[in-house]
Amino acid sequence: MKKIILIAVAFTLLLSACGAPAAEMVSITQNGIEISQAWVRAASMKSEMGAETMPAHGAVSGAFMLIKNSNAEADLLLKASSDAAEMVQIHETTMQAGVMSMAEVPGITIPTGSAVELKPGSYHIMLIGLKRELKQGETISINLSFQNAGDIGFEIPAQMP
Ligand SMILES: [Cu+2]
Repeated sequence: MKKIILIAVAFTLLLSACGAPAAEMVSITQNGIEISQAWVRAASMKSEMGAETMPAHGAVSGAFMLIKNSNAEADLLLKASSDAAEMVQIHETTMQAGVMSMAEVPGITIPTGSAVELKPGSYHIMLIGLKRELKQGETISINLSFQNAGDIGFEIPAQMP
């Protein structure tokens, strides 16, 4: 039986309802996997230059978090999904010969007794083709699928980087 512990979700929603920045981050633990410090980059539906034309893939954003594994075995983050975007991929940003690029990866290993941080310039969850603007303080639903721990769904607040 899957056990879900949600901390600070109600507090975060309360804050965003008042228009204040969602300073409190969600922490969720399920089947030995803990997800904390989760946030998604606030994003406009316009391109960064304010132009009315959008790139072919639409507006994009990235989601970041700390994933901790307290199980006796390593786990693997296999898939991410969200109804806030047309497509969601697991990406890694790398620097090669001074050029920053990012690419989809088949998964992220979370070693036993350890944590992996998804952060700008490293691993991240890529949201491609946003269905709406992500304003600071708003939240979106995201679901992560792990090989051992199964599906973990939670709300993630939009923040300016
Ligand atoms: Cu990316």
